[in-house]
Amino acid sequence: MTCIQAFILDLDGVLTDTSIYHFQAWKRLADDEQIPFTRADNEHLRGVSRRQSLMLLLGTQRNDYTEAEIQEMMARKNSYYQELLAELTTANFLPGASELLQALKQRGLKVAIGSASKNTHTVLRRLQILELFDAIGDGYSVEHTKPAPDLFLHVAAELGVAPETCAVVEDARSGVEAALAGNMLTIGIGPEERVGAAHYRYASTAAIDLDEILGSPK
Ligand code: B16
Ligand code: MG
Repeated sequence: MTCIQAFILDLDGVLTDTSIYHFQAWKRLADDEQIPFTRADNEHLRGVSRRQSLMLLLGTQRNDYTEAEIQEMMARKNSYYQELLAELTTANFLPGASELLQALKQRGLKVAIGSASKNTHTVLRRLQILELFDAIGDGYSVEHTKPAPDLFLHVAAELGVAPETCAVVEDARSGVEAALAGNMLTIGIGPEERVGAAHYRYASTAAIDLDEILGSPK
């Protein structure tokens, strides 16, 4: 088995649960536009880029909008989201997230972020962990977002390690597909039907068992 040198962590859904804020912001936009949008619909937007999320929200109505209107709606949703991010504090770590970061550092592994979000730096700053990472890949890093492997491959290159020596922790189907396509050890967080394709799967970040994945530390 290849020796793992680095962990690339997804942000929303792995370290912090900003998906509630994404939902509230999309819901506000959907209400403005009188488009039905439920919490269940929001599940399909997990790990999906802002533009692709809007396309899913608009559904068959997407062709009724001009590019300028699409850009305006993306900007409006993001301003609603950023209003909510102003409330984010260190209390918004998902259970086990701080402990995971600490344990990875203690094992001497490189630790990086691989998030589809263009708000990654803001979120990391509000969680007071911006300085902790060896590399940060976000919604600006590559053209092709998850499920393409490009973001994780970009982060591996930034870290200076081979893709097959990286482990990725992801809560989204698109993210699991991206990590597998990048030939990385893939750890899914969530239910079987969402992240079952991953090499390892845990119900939550707190349940991740590094001894199972890496063996006991020496
Ligand atoms: P933004 P992740 C993803 O982050 C979210 O899961 C997804 O819901 C969101 O649409 C996407 O970031 C883009 O976010 O609008 O802030 O650029 O899970 O890849 O950390
Ligand atoms: Mg995620």
